[in-house]
Amino acid sequence: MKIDTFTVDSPNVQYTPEHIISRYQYGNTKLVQGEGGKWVVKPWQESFEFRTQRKVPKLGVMLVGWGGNNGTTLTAGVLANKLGITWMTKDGVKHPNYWGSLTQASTVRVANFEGEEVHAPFKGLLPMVEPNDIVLGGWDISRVNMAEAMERAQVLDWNLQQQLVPYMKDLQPLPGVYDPEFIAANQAERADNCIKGSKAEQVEVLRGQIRDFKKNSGVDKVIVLWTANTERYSQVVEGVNDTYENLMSSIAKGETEISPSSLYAVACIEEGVAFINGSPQNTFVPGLIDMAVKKNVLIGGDDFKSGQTKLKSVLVDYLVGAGIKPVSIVSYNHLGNNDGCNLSAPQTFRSKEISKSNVVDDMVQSNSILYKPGEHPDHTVVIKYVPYVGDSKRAMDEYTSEIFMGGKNTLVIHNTCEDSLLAAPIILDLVLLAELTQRIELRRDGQPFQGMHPVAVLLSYLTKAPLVPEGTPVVNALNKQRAMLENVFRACVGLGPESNMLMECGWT
Ligand code: NAI
Ligand code: DG6
Repeated sequence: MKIDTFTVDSPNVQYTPEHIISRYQYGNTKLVQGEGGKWVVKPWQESFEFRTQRKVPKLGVMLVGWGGNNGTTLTAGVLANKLGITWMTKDGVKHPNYWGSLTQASTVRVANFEGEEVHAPFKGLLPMVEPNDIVLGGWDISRVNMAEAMERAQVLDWNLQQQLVPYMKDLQPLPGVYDPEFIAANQAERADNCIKGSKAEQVEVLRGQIRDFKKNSGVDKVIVLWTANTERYSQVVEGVNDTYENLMSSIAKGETEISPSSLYAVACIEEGVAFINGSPQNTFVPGLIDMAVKKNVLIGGDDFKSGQTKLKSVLVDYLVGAGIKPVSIVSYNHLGNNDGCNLSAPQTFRSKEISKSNVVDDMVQSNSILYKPGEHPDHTVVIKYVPYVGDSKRAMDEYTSEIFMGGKNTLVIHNTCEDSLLAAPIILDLVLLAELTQRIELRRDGQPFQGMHPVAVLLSYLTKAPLVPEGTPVVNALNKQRAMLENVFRACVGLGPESNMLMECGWT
């Protein structure tokens, strides 16, 4: 059974015209060493108050790399949904949807009604921006308009593309910051729409572009998301990009190790605009994190978690959680889109290799029965560029595990899927969830309300290498990440975490 919206009737929850206010008892455990060094687990509780602004802003989203496969696919998808465009394929008429988006196409259990589980849309938990209302814009170092860029991407059915051309041909990406040092040399011929000047001047241009976009589109709030080419890692150098102050003085001096993605992020933070990184590079060097924290502007990342890694972070969690020991994980990818072309250079591949390789660490570390300290499965990641397959990425994974009494268990998975059709709904979720978390405040007993930490850990479900605040563990296991998000939003409306104990049903 499904309901669309609901309110919570509880003495701990108050709906005012401006806010939803919820008093919430958070409970967890701490570990102490008792007499004779024995471990003792102590449950504890703390009172919080959550306050969520109910008014949803008109949201503008600026994509860096707007003219790429993800950028054009998202733009076309939002327009098709908004305009109700249907299209003909050899399999029949297709209707637009937002499948693949956690917020738009998944549900949460809210209650049991007359013995039946009742679910509501995830987006029904708290007031969220409607994707069809988002105003999209952004930058691309390639000059082509969005209709031509959509055709270049070769992702969407032709009949749909034809219908969208009138709506996309006049959408023109803004010139962007290009530095050939940071992406593959094979991208150079695309770079015909670039901002000139020193690094400091480029940041000023970016800031002006954000302000103009906000003014001209009439939106209340802007969020910027990087879906441009994967860059190589920047070197983190003491005195150059290790603190906010050093980063700013390095930009002023034109230091070469400051990447374009870091320049966009700096411009955003200066403008008080959230910045999300959908690629694997270390845009968020320590100086940038320092800046975001000092200026209290949301940052989130890194690297969209779309297909292979999502499955990996479920499968390895299942295996390790079931007491089975994965010992070798080999992941091959081949793809033929521009992302694949850019990743064919060793330095950019290395960024992707890092983010794809660290995604099972927390699961492995959680089980000291299976793994000795420091022990880790062999984990190899291969990516090859095969132009013919275009955006239709092939991901092949072999998982070998040790099982009962010396046995071995090998799982082989072959996944074929248009990469951008997986990534576009994730981009949507990232901006919708980032926007919502900016409207949530919380406080401990007797303290003033404050916003969430600017390093947006709640976006972890959507990223391969979650950026977390100092002192917060990195969680990769997908179901834990989803539970965190869902339970925090439930807390905002005064609902406890989903326990799955079903004690109200017949078994007790
Ligand atoms: P793409 O190559 O089609 O698009 C990237 C666009 O960025 C291009 O149009 C390029 O001209 C533009 N660009 C490059 N540097 C720029 C800059 N400094 N400023 C402005 N524009 C710039 O790539 P695609 O497939 O759209 O992927 C985008 C990014 O998302 C890649 O880094 C990829 O690794 C990452 N990603 C993609 C996933 C997917 O499933 N599609 C999943 C995880 C990450
Ligand atoms: C090659 O793997 C291209 C990459 O950009 C990936 O398609 C992307 O990172 C998605 O990776 P995953 O592991 O989330 O499917």
